[in-house]
Amino acid sequence: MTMTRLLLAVVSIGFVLLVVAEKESVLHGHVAGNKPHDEHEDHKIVLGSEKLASEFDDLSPEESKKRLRVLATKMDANGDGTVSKDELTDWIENSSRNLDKEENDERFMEMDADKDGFVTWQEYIAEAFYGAGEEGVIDVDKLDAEDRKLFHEDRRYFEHADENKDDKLSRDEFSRFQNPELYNSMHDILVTMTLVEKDANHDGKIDIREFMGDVFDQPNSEFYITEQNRFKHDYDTNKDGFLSGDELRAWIVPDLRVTALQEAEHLFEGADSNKDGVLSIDEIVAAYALFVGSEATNYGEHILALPHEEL
Ligand SMILES: *[C@@H]1O[C@H](CO)[C@@H](O)[C@H](O)[C@H]1NC(C)=O
Ligand SMILES: [Ca+2]
Ligand SMILES: [Ca+2]
Repeated sequence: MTMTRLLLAVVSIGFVLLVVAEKESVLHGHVAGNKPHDEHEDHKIVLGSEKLASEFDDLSPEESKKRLRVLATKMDANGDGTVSKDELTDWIENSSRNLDKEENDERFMEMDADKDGFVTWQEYIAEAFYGAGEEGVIDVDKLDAEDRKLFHEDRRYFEHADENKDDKLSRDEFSRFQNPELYNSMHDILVTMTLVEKDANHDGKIDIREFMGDVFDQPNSEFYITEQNRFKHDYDTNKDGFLSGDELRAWIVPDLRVTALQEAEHLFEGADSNKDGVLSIDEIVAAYALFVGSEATNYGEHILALPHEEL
């Protein structure tokens, strides 16, 4: 194998991984929702912007603290000098919407190849299934089984997101396509697609075996117990042993408020040094590495980001 061939091989593996990762994040990123905490993720969520988070990565600690102080006073919505858990949760909820919007707009720009302000199905698949066909023409039969499945699923989400049925997505429709869990109009299709995937006996409900999937065969694992508890206590609210109707929706569509509260609690843990249940502006500024970071705290992140940027 020559050096060039080897490089090509490495690059194409990289591409495949990238495509898979991107596709995961498009429709399933939020649903998964239980990613381990990553500092850069915290910064993005606090700032509501990937761009801003990267900007903070290049600031001196002093400058970063100065700017965080300004933000912290804005988090203190009622102006009493401290940020309560509620205020921080509100802030995070708002900034995660901003973050979604930024991601959506960026992805829209990438996908709208001819820049006419719409993403057509052809534009979408040429980008999302890159490499599966020659010159942007995707041959579905040449996709492997997993990709073919994704292809058909995406098509259904696409059609559902296309509210005015002109077979192309406006920016707003594209946002529905990307983040279906954020839009009521997309929840039915999310539930339908989850049933297609999980409802093995086709009774329109999810029992514990279907809920657990492969985990069901490992009744002694810790994961089994966790999942069993989630099923019983979090989702099967009428205790009939099945998830149906609104229970399915609650399972599939994450409650943004709950997710924001979890993030707020995570930040409180790291920042509420006197444990009085509120964050003073000084406590937030002192925890700048946790909230927003700076050039002194971003060790490793640029290195990790490199392979992405090079591809
Ligand atoms: C939410 O974020 C936007 C964009 O930064 C901002 O203009 C708006 O004031 C924020 N709303 C609240 C309630 O913080
Ligand atoms: Ca277009
Ligand atoms: Ca449309």
